[in-house]
Amino acid sequence: MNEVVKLERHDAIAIVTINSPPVNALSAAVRGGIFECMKAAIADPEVKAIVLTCGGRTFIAGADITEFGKPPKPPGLQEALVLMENSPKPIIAAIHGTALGGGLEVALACHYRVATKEAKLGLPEVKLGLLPGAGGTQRLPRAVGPELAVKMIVGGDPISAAEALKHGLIEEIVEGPASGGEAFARKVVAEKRPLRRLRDDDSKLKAAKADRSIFTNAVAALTKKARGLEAPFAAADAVGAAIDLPFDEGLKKEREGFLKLVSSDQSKAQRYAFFSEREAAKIAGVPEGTKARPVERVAIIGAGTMGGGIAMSFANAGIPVTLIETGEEQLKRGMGIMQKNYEATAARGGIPADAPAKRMGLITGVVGLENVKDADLVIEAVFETMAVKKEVFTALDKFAKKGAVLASNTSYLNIDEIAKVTSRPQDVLGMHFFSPANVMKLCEIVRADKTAPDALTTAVAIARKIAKVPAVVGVCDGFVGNRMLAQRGKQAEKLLFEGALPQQVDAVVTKFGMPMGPFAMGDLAGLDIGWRSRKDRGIKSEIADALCEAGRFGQKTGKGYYKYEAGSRAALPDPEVEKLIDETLQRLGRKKRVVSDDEILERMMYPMINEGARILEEGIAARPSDIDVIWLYGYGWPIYRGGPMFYADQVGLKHIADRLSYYAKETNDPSLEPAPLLKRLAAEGKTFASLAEKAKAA
Ligand code: TC6
Repeated sequence: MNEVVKLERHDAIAIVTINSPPVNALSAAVRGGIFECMKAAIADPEVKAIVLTCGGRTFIAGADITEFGKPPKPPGLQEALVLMENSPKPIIAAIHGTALGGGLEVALACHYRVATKEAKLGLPEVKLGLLPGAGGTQRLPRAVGPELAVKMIVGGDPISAAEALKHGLIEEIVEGPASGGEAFARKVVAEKRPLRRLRDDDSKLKAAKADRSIFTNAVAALTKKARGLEAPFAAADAVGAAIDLPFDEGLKKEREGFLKLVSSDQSKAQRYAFFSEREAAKIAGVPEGTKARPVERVAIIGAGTMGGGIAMSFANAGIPVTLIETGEEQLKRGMGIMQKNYEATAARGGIPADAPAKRMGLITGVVGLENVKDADLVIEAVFETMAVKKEVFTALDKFAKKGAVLASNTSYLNIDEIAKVTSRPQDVLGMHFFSPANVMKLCEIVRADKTAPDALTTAVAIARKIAKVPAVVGVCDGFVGNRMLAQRGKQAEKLLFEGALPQQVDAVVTKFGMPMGPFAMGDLAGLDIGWRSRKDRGIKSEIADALCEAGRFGQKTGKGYYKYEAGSRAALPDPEVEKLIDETLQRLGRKKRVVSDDEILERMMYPMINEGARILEEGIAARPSDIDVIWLYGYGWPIYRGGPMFYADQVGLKHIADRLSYYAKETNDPSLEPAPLLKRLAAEGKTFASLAEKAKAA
C-alpha cells in the first residue's frame, strides 16, 4: 500500500499488484509494499485468497541489484516471506515475463504459482556471483527435486513455463497473469484446497536423501566449467544443505553463504559486468529518442567462416538472410558448412531436431551483389584488404536500397576510407563480429566520421536482437579489442627473447582466468598469417619467423609454439621449440634470465590497460566499462575479474603506472611509458571508474 504496491479486492479475492518499472525489482519500497498489502489482506475477514501479480512487462525480476554493496535498507524480504508462507489464506503468485532470483523466491513462498505461456522462471544469482539468498536453495529443491534445482541454481539458466508445469513448479498455465491468477484463486477457494507450504514438504528430497549421488553427479556436471568461480560451488553447498538439514537450518546456511558472496570481489565484478553490458547499449552522443531503422531482411556478403557465422546468428533469431557469394562453388561450400554446423548442434541436443531445417530455410544463398536490393542491413564479410572492401562498397552503393545500413565486418580497416567510396557515408559503419561469429557474443560497432545517429542505433538494436553484446567504438587500427591485444602480443614475444618459454607465459595467462594464452592462441589462428604480413611489410620477428621457416604454422600443421598429436587440440610443450628459441637467442647474442611469473602477469596485463587508457583519451571508447565489455564478451576475460579497466582499478592505477615506467626503463621500451591519462589518474589517486561517474554527472 504505497506508490508501487497496491491492494484491491474483487469480493473474496485480494489482488496485490506491484508496479515498479522497468522490471519490478525488489527495492525497499516494493518489499515494504508487499509486506503491508499482505498483512492487510490476511487481516481482512472478507478475503479468502490472495493473488500476487505485477504490472508492466514482467513479474519481479529479482532483488534490486543496485542496492547490493550499500548499507541494507529495511524492511528485509525475509519478514514478508515468513508472513506469506505462514498465511492461513492461500496466496497465489501469478507470473508473466521473467520471475527471476528474489522474484522466484517470493513466488516460492506463496502456496501456489501459475504462469503465462511465455513466462520464464529462474534463479540466475550465480551469474552475479551470488546464491539465492531468500530461501530459493531450500524451497526450489522441495518444489522440483534436487536434480533440476541444482541445474537451475548452479547453472543459472531459467526454465520455460511448460517445463515448470512438468516439474510441479507451477500449477497451471494461464492466459493473463492477473485474470488467470484470480480464476485459479477462486478454484482453490471453491475446492477448499489445502495450503501447500514448500517448507513442510520433503517428499521430493527423499530419493537424494537415500542416494546422495543423484545430487553430487548433477553438481559435478555443472561445475565442470566453473573454473575460478566461487558462487557455483557455494550455491551447490546450499542446495546440499536442503537435502541434509532441516528447513530452518538450511536457510541459515544459505544466508551465511549469501552474505559471504555479496561482499566478495567476484560478485562485485560480476554485478559491474551486468550493468556495463547494459550501459554499452546506450550510445554516447546520440540524441535521446533516436529511432532505429526497421530491419526485416539482412544481406551478408561472403559465405566464408565469418559470413556463415554471422548468417547463422541472424537465422537463429528468426531474421531472413540473403547470403551472397561470387560463385556457385563457394556458395555451396558455405551453405554446406552451416548445415553441418547446425546438424552437429542438434545431434548434441543444443537445438531442437527440426531447428536445422527451419534455420537453413531462413538463409537464401545467391550469387551476385545485385541481390542486396531488398536488404535493410548489409554486412560485408569478404577478404580483409582495403582494395576488395572498396570494390564491394562501390557495388553496394549502386545496388542497395535507399536507407539501408551498410556495415563492414573488418577487424581493423579504416571505415572512413571505406565510406568515402559511397555516395551515402551516413549509412556506413563497422560491425565487427568475433570468430566463431555464431557463438561469440561481442559485436564492436564502429562509428565512422559521417555515420548517422540512427544508423548507429540500428546496428546496436539489431546486434541486441540477435543476442550479441554491442559496444560502440571509434575508427583506429584494430579498434578497441585487437588494438589492446596487439600490446599483449608484443610483450609476449619480447618475453621469449628474455628467457621465458611459451608454456610459461601461457600458463600465467590461463591461471589468471583467460581461456588461452597468447602462444596457444597464435597456434590456433595460424602463425603463417602474421609471417606473410610481416614479409609484406618488411618486418622481422626472429623466433616467430624461424618457427614458420621450419614449417611450424600452428595447429593446422600439428606444430607451432607447441606440438599437437593427430586429431588433438591439446598444446604440448615441445623441446624442439625450446632449442629453436635458444639457438635464436645465441645467434642474436641475447642473454637469458629467469623471468618470474609475477613479471609475466604484469607485462601481459599492464600494457593492455595502458593502451586502454590511450583509447579512452582518444575517445575511441566512450567509457572504461565499454572496454571491459569488449574483453568480457570478445576475448573470454574472466567475468569474476570484471574486465581489464575494472581490474586495473582493483590493482590500483599508481601501482600500474609505476610498474610500466619500471619496465619501460628495464626493457628499454618507450612504448611501455604510462599513457598521460593513466599518469594523471594515478597522480590524483583516482580510478578509471571515476571517469564514468564524472561523465554521468555531466
Ligand atoms: C537476487 O534476486 C538476489 C536475491 C537475494 C535475496 C534478496 N535490479 O536487461 P534489460 C534494469 S539477484 C536492478 O535491459 P531486458 C537494467 O539495468 C538478482 N535493475 O531488459 C536496465 O536498466 P537501464 C536476480 C535491474 O528486457 C533495465 O532494468 N535477478 C534489474 O533485456 C532493463 O533491463 C537477475 O539477475 C535488477 N534486478 O531483460 C535478473 N534487472 O534501462 C537480472 C534489470 O537503466 N535482469 N534491471 O539500463 C535480467 O536478467 C534482465 O534485466 C531481464 C530483462 C531478463 C529481467
